[in-house]
Amino acid sequence: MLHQNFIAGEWTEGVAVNRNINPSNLDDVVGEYARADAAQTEAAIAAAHDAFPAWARTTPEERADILDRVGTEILARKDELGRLLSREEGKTLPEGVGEAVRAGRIFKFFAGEALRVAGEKIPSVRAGVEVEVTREPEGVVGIITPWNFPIAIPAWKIAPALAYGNCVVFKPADLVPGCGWALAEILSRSGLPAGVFNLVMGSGSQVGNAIVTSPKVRAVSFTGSVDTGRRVAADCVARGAKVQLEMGGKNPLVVLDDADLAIAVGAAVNGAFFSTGQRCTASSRLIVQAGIHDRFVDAVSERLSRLKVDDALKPGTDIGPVVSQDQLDQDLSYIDIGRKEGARLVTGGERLNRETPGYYLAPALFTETTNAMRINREEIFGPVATVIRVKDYEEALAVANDTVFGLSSGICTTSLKYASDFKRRSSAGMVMVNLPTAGVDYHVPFGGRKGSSYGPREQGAYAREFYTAVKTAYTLA
Ligand code: UN1
Repeated sequence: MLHQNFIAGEWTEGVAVNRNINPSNLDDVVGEYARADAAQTEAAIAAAHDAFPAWARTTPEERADILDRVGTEILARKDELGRLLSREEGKTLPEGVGEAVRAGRIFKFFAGEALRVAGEKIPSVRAGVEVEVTREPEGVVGIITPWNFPIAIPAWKIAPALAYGNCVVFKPADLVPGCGWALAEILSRSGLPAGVFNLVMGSGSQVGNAIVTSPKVRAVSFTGSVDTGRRVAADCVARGAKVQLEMGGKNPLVVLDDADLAIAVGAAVNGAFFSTGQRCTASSRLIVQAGIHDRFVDAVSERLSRLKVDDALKPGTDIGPVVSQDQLDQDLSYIDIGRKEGARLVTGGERLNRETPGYYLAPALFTETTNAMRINREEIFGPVATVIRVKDYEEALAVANDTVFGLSSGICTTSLKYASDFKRRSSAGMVMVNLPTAGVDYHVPFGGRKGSSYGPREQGAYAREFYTAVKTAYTLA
């Protein structure tokens, strides 16, 4: 069966076929998915544009009911969707199921939010005049998502877009179209009028470019690489469209001498290596105070040597494969760069063979690194972490903040003083204490500073900043 695009309420053939390959077993084809071109994308945008006036007039309750139904179905099918996710992306089955649950809960959360779009009534400075501040949907929203969270990120963009009355043109990552398609199929049966939600699978150069440059698309929400994000922003700003970007990270996890060692090791291993390290929130720089350094490195290496790297769907697997050959090449090239820069590879970094042909890589830990090294400046996006030794808290904080990124950061300490100070002075959008830098709640704002993010926050009630336009109305009564 060819999985088609969903345009103007119709399942539609593409211009090419994309074979979705399982990174745990390259002989396993997850499915065949249609690839659209720019003209088909424009048809989807036109359909969304035509559907918008009527959709914008629906009641919050109608929209809430639809989102609630979608959330209920995702939760009921969490095992099947989680399996599909792990099969196409390579994160372990518990991680895949966990992500499907998160997607379901996000739809439920925004079902409630649809009912909570309040305005304000403010006395004017002029006698007899009343001022009202209200929110309206933006119009057609373009949604472009990455391969590393194939269902949660689409959910946290599509659900608020629809909740606030926008129409959607959604492009999932070309590498993992399966979950995006499954979500679209659920949405296609949810009661949405034709054209309100459109799925357009395909390449960035065809589909992505058509979305970003169309004058009919009022707002674009993008999660992905820094380079692509910058281009998306430039195109959107040039034509005056709203844009929201979530891009890279080089997230620091500080471990102070007074940390609980077990908590610190748990946070580091989870934050740096779970989901194969393929999270923009990954704890990729471990900044460790001298007094605990050796004990911490020994404990992390020991834990890493016990982790099972294998087929994502196998029970007992801790770390699945890297997502693709390109990503594996990038990881291996950074491991080489780290060695040449003089860092010490204490464990991992080599390709592994398993029963099935897949992109297996042993989780790599570098020590004796400096924050100036490329492995500490550039996002690797794989199961590779570094340790930077520091003498005290002030040096740890300075190193943590010395990065062009600013998505998340963390500190492991038993000191309230240092924890509070770090929360205040960290230059990241999200700060964690005694927790991994990755793994966030779905009902609170998500986003970073500096080179990591651009535009209003995603998720939680804050999502309305991006998905609505504010109107100020004056009445002489
Ligand atoms: C998380 O850490 O729970 O691409 C979410 C990413 C982020 C999402 C991280 N946008 O890794």
